[in-house]
Amino acid sequence: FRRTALHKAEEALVCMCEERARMLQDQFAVSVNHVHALAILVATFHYDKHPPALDQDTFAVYAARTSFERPLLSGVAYAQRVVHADRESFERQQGWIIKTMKHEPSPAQDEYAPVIYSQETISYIEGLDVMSGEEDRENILRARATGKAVLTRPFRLMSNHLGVVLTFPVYLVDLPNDTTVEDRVAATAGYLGGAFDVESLVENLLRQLAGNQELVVNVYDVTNHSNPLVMYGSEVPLGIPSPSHTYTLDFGDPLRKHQMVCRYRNKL
Ligand code: WA2
Repeated sequence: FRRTALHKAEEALVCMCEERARMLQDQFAVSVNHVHALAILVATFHYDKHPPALDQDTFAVYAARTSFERPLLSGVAYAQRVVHADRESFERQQGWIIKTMKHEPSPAQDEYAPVIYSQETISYIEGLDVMSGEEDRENILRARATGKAVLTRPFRLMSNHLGVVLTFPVYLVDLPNDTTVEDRVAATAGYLGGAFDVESLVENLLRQLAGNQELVVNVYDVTNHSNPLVMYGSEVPLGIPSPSHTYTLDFGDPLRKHQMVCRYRNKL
């Protein structure tokens, strides 16, 4: 009898873990797809129209009205690529000075990525050079070199919640798939991205599911297998002697590997 009960509990664990992993992966994927569409929106209305047919108000209204399409993102923003030689005229035209993510006037850099459009939910990012943040900067460089959507490792977002940042590059012209990295960088107009507020939005998602009370769910960035990084959940040491189920997640960035680990709150 004991063996069968244990077996059933383990089967239920696999089932509940799979349900959560699929749901998280699906909501992640639809959010990424919609940010992709926003990157195309900026390319179409900001860069293909002269003068641009987009401004902060229009972007903010559109981002707010379509936020239901991005259930795991706390907000989206667009940062323009500004090389140092263009900084003065950019600042004069905008009427404000580029600031670092620590809210200080930006020191001279080769280039900057100040946010010119943002969803109101993350309006605190307006005017900040997102290249001044280590994780954001790495993401920007990798996005524009590859032309693909990229994710940061988990870190404390400006909201102070644990999460990851998603970045899509926006180019001045359409680029063929075999474009070299140098040509991609030269054609870069800016970066459309958003914050996956994993800490609060995944919590919300999981709370709605049956069995939430008895289950402990953790998500890890296991890109570096010998150093798993907590992306969601409390830091419980892996491999405690209670049945657990591990599910590999695909968030669409081939450089990053993620796993969900589920176990029962109380030992069986
Ligand atoms: N957005 C929101 N909160 C953040 C953050 C961010 N980056 N970085 C740290 N906390 C405009 O890749 C371009 C958004 C960065 C995009």
